Amino acid sequence: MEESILYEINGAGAEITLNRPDVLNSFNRPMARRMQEVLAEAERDEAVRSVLLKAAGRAFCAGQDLAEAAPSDGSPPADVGELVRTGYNPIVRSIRRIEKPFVCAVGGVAAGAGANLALACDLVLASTQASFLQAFCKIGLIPDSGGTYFLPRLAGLARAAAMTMLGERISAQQALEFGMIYKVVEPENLETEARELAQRLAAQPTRGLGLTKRALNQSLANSLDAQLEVEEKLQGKASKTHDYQEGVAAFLEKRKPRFKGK
Ligand code: T3D
Repeated sequence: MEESILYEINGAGAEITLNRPDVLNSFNRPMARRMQEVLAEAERDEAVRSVLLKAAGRAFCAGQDLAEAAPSDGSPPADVGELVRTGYNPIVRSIRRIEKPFVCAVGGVAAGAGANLALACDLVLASTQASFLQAFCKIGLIPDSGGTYFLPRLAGLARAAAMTMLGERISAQQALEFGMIYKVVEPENLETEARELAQRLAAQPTRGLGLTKRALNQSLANSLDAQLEVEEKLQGKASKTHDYQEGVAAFLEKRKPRFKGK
């Protein structure tokens, strides 16, 4: 049987592919477990310095596999709170916690938890054919997988309310204009551009980028004073890395830096 999640190493980057295209890459339990495993592997492997999240087929991800959540064979419906706690929450926490840059390539519809997994990534590229859909309200659920956290912060409360209560599809261009994603590209360029970006990030000072991610995470809940303290502390750590020494030496010697991610 084809793996629902593919995990490949490409130079200093890891590539994760959602791979259930027949059901628009919607997540069932084994897929969520496998996703957690590959994220743990990407975190553990010091040679991995960026992660690219992409998907097979015409969609990015349609969220929860609704056939699993509400089986038609008469068996009792899944406990949705439990699906979220054991399936999606650990994935979203990992994406935000792992101190390596995550690039996400969205080539088609990203719905429900699928939309919010994309929004959890650091840099989201979407093709002109992509769309974002907070589908939860159409089936009587609330947005999960960080939707109620990311959307008001990225797009503002008014747009977050409209997206989550009306459940209208947002085009890639609208998502860009709302501040939800980094860039829109032509469909034929999506994978190449996303991979180039992930490879470029993998060649950067990984510890510095990781600490930047930690600071950005903390900024979402901090006052200016608290955040200045975070920056002071993390800058102390960044300045003790090999890559900081190398970056300054390369600048002074007028040569390209050779960062090791240490
Ligand atoms: O229990 C819980 O629900 C836990 C909560 C988890 C968080 C969530 O993610 S809740 C939100 C769940 N997702 C959705 O509600 C989205 C459902 N899908 C759709 O609304 C539409 O499929 C799309 C708008 C995403 C795409 O529409 P379209 O017209 O491009 O494709 P389609 O024809 O609807 O779907 C193609 C196939 O994928 C189809 O199968 P078939 O008929 O070819 O055999 C369809 O049933 C299947 N599919 C699409 N989404 C799901 C799915 N199968 C299972 N689960 C899905 N989420």
